[in-house]
Amino acid sequence: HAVLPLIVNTWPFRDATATAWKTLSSGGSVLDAVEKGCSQCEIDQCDGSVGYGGSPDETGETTLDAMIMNGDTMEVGAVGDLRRIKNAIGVARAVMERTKHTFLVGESASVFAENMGFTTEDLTTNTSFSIFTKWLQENCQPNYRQNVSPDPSKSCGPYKPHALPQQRRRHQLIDIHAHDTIGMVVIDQAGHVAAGTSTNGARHKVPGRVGDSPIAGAGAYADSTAGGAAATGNGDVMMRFLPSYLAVELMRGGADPSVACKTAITRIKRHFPGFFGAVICANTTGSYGAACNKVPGFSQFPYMVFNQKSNVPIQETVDCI
Ligand code: SD4
Repeated sequence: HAVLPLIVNTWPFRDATATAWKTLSSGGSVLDAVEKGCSQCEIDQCDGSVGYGGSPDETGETTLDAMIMNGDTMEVGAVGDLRRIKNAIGVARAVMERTKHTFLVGESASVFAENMGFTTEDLTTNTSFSIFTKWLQENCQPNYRQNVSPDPSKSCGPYKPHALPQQRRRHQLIDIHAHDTIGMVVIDQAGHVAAGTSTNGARHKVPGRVGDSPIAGAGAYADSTAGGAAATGNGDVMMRFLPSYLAVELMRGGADPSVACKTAITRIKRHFPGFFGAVICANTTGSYGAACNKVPGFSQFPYMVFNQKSNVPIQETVDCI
């Protein structure tokens, strides 16, 4: 399937794929396509795990992580723990193009975004509020934070530092059924590569938690001399292995994209056999592939592909290893 231009993105986020394609075919750059494609998911609240109104943290707030990478210049823009701004990947691009920096976080990232003209608004919705209150009710039972029965009138927070037993530390924070970060790789006819991600991260995270998605080499990576990759899943674990960087480097060495993605997954699996995650990648000849780790409830990973041959967004599925 060596055909360019090519768009590959995680999960069956068809509208994001279509928007990226439209952007590219109306003269936009690969960066425009990644930005517009991922923002489509921020607007649509893809699966509740991209954009506003999803994955409330321990205090009930939704915060966003996003990044974008230019594979020609190796520039990156990223935001983590972004608050009150819906268009996280737009802010990431502003970081890349309007500052000398790579990664802005938290309240300061929101101030930067406001100064750049992005609208400030509450990211909480009825849905995210009810996810939060349900979790409070269920988890303020005797929990790992407290050895005593909690006062039911009190919430779980604020966070108290504590030594988590290793088993707890290894427990996945990402709910397999509420997890779908968009990660996208776009390669145009001339072989320019861009990649990006956008997510609201992990449900009930400790405030300040930033996942893999905005980290170059972890959430996504692009290098126009080799290809691009993006990851989704348990970012707390995955970011330790830079799976997107690894996949791109393996493709540079001549590995087939499916093999490169598999190797990136296998590397994590060796240490965390039960981790939940998937990687997509594509090389500059227009070949692409994906891989995922098989865990109970997750044996296949759906992703989207659009190229000149398909001419419509096609959903493909890979069997997890
Ligand atoms: C994170 N990787 O913040 C993201 C979440 C995700 O599918 O991809 N879920 O850890």
